[in-house]
Amino acid sequence: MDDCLFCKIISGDIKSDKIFENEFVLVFRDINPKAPVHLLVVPKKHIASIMEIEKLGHGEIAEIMGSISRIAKELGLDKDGFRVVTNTGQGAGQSVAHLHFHVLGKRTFHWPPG
Ligand code: DGP
Repeated sequence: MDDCLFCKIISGDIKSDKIFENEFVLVFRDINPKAPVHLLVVPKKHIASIMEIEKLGHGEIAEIMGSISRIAKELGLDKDGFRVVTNTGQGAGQSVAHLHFHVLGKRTFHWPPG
């Protein structure tokens, strides 16, 4: 997608602080962190949100979910707990129309979220 910010990050046209990358997934630090650790986990294939998840293969979905738990463990987020969020649509505050999972850690989180 020519006009997609995260596609430009995936292609390298826009720089990011990359944490992990493979054929299917890119993980990088959020530019506007809401926690001491705030990562974005994105599929390399462009889909707008989780509402288009059927456009990804089972292997890609497994890779996204697997990378979340693997990186959470590597960074020690699992010890005290961490949060995974995918804002979907305007009402939920989605500002970039490329599926992404926020992974937030190293602080206390409250429920329900705002
Ligand atoms: P959301 O609002 O849920 O769609 O999340 C989009 C996130 O993307 C938001 O937390 C800020 C982050 N973001 C926006 N532009 C950039 C950028 O250029 N680089 C990085 N690393 N993150 C960005």
